Amino acid sequence: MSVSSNVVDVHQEEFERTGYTLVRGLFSTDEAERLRDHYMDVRRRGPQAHDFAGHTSTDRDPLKRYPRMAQMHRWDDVSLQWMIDPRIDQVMTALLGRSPYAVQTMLYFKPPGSRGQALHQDNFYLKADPGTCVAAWMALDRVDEANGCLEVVPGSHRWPILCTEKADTTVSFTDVTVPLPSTGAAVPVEMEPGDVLFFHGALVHGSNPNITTDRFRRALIGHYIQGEAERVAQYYHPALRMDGTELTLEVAEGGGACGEWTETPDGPVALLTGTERTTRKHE
Ligand SMILES: O=C(O)CCC(=O)C(=O)O
Repeated sequence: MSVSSNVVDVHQEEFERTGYTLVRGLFSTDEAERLRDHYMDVRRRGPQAHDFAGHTSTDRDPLKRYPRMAQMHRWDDVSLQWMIDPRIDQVMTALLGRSPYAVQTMLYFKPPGSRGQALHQDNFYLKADPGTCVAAWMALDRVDEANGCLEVVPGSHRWPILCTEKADTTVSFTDVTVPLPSTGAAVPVEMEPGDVLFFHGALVHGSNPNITTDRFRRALIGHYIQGEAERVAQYYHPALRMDGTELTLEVAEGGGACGEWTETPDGPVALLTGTERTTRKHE
């Protein structure tokens, strides 16, 4: 499906006002199902580069059996084609005023019983500048509060990038979060397979655990940066134009893979390339 221009205007107004917009049915149910099957096959093949915290097929922690995958477009053509799909480009271009650069793919399996991801802002990690990053978060399953759908804080895209604090790792697989001015500020976004949520790099978002016993919550996510960006964190190089060609940008200092921060005696650190660490003091 392509989106008609008056519908795009509605999404653009909503994105500017709230920091996110949901495009229902941007991909068909069949496409979502094929992608779901594809990634389950890939996961069964064993560990992949950029798996979050490693892959162990026999671990009791469901997230060790089904860890998040990242940067699949660098070795998987299905992921690359999805990342630069003209439908995503059309919506992004309408939201941002010009075609973005694509810098990341991620696949969350989130099996039954697994932890969620604490509230955070993506540009804390990507460091896109000038401008920000924008996510395209596509549901591959029906996602609702029970299986830990995405939760967003409307209007928080107008906030600065906030100081972080330690997250509760009994409910989050990442250990860093941001404080909210009031409880209940985060609202759940229920979606059907093929729906895509577009959201701004400063929007506070995250998810609760999947408390079902039998439903995965799989999501395919692309991260993009505004076409006027001149730099982005090292982890996101090379950036791609939406025709798939590479471009060279400057390296922004700090940042790293989304959620990969940990506490040390010197303060929180970002894991950059797996071996290199940069200390980031709270401001
Ligand atoms: O899917 C989730 O639970 C979190 C995803 C997320 O934080 C992101 O796409 O940036």
